[in-house]
Amino acid sequence: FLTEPHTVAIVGCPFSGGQPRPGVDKGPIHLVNAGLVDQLKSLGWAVEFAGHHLFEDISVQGDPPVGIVKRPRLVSGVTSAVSQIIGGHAAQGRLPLTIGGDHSLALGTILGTFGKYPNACLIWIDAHADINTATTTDSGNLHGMPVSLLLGLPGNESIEDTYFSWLTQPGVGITNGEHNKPTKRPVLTPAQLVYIGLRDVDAGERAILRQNGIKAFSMHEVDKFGIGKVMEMALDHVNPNRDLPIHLSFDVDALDPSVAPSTGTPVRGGLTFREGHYICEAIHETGLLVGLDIMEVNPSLEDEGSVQQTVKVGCSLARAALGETLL
Ligand code: 6HN
Ligand code: MN
Ligand code: MN
Ligand code: MN
Repeated sequence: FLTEPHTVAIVGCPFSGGQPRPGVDKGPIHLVNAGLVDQLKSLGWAVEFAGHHLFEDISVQGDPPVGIVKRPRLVSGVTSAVSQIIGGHAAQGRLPLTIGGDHSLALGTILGTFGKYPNACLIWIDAHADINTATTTDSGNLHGMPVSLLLGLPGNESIEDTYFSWLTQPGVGITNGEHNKPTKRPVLTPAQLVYIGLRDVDAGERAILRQNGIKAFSMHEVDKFGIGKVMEMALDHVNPNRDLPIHLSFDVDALDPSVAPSTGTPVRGGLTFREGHYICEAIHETGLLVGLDIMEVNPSLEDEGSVQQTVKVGCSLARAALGETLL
């Protein structure tokens, strides 16, 4: 799907507004300073990186919570800008690599790629399902909610029409008896989505996954079947003929905290270093990757050694997804 020569556009998003812990906005700066641009060049990619997006023009005068949902205006403003940036790269046949920043950014990255590739699939690697709605969320943090908004699930009425009405795809309307009027549809359907790595799913999120028949491979399935089989089953579910574009959204907290300690919501019992990299390598092998997110690296958390370790892992996941091999 990409134009020749294969070009990756690194989109640095120093943004932390989807969650409360400062520092995750420094993640992209650390990843680039660790040499990400040159590393991807040495894999044979043309690399475009024009500095981080500071979103300075998005000024929100007071951003009181809606119910308990925090900073809806800021998150909406930044992620809609991100969707335009990602959409532009996708339209030009480049591979957008978004480095975060918190996972609410996926609101923008996924609309960006799915705007160009509406039949793509989304592979979400995370300890969490990030599928709370404004109704089910206990934290009010939007980084725990992007998937529900992308799916257009019920429960987001309090924020959807006011702040996230841009989060739609053009579509053909349901006949209302008179005529087919053009309308909007959600960015994603449940069948286009699969999760790997889950182990901290809220009760309301479990109900949503069940009710919508969303496929998820938790750490239990990774233990039971091994990551090789899990990747095969995940791709069989969302991409049975291996012909659809793939967006990979990788939250580094999917990895075990011993592998990626510097992240805002670590959960023990995660993916090993190799399991995380295997996922990226298997996606690269499909030749179908059109969008990649590396999210939730927070260089303000834990000691200097842990920060360096986490930043290095973020870079090596990106390299694995872009074709770095072991032999
Ligand atoms: N992430 N389920 C929790 C919440 O606040 O809704 C945690 C979300 C974590 C989000 O790691 O991207
Ligand atoms: Mn090609
Ligand atoms: Mn997470
Ligand atoms: Mn996440």
